[in-house]
Amino acid sequence: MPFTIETARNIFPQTLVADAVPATIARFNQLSVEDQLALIWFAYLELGKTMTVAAPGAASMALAEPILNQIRNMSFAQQTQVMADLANRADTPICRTYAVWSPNLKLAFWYQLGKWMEEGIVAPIPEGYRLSANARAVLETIKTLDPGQQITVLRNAVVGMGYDPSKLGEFQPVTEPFVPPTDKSQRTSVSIEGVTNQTVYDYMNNLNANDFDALIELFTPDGALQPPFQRPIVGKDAIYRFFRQECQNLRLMPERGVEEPAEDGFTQIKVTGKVQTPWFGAKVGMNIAWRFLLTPQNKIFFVAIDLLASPQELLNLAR
Ligand code: ECH
Ligand code: GLY
Ligand code: GLY
Ligand code: GLY
Repeated sequence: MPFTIETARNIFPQTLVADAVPATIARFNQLSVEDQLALIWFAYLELGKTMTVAAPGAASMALAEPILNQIRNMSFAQQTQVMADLANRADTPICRTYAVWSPNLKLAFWYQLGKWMEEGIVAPIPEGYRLSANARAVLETIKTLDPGQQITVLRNAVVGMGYDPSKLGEFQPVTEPFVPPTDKSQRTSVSIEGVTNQTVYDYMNNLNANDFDALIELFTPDGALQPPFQRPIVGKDAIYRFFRQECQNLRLMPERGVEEPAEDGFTQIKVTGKVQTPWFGAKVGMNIAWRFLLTPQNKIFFVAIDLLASPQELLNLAR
């Protein structure tokens, strides 16, 4: 039977992903909005002890600026209300604006609010705020996660805020400007123990170079890419948009892998290694697996990107 996207999702079923991330987000979503905001504040302070977040680029800040200035000029009570509305996914003008921002813009927005909270320009979490017992338990869980999982929980919490974009119908996402691909003379190449397949190398090297035009040509027209904890993104157009909107300046550092024939002349390849996000740079290496399914013509029919449960999983290449 030929592969479908659904059957492709099950290649290398022994891959252990960080289920703690969606489990923690689910518990977080059960908390009151006051607890949610205070918990993120405490988690963010905790994170700040060991790693610095890079300031967002000027271009991202410029896109968020009109709303940020609006908030800056509000009373503390109004500011607190805006933050609660965002956590509540309320239907307000600000929550609708936020809903269409790319993940990086949402993060840039909160980065600035966090700075202003520290500086006393935006309403702080009330002094002596006591988290509920459930919120304290969620915070304790977050503290036990590895750094890659901690930043993923924070990112997913931020991405989940604002009005629900699926209720907006058609919309044009607002995203930071596109950076041109790295000049050919400046590019780097990865080396992957146990892997010789050229498509896999081209995938890693083109993504590292922000060369999304070359990257997308590696996919079949009906191919799919599944980001961590998400449904597959299907079709070249949608994958290309995703690359341009959410995948700039990543650093992929694959280490090892395994290649083997699959049904119907397809090839399945699992690669493990580290990935850095521009927000944390070398401070956080996320433990990642790529599970590729290639057609007989060596095009990508499916690739899943998984956040792994533990560093030991980097050595698990079993099928
Ligand atoms: C404060 C209190 C009030 C509420 C809030 C606050 C602010 C919070 C802030 C949080 C900032 C968090 C940040 C998190 C960044 C996380 C980034 C991650 C990136 C992961 C990327 C991966 C990429 C994988 C991929 C690969 C591919 O091959 C294909 C593409 C792709 C405190 C004010 C809210 C400011 C900055 C986790 C894994 C490898 C799938 C993308
Ligand atoms: N500072 C990281 C970014 O804007 O993507
Ligand atoms: N994006 C994950 C959530 O907060 O629901
Ligand atoms: N999703 C890409 C990043 O946050 O760096």
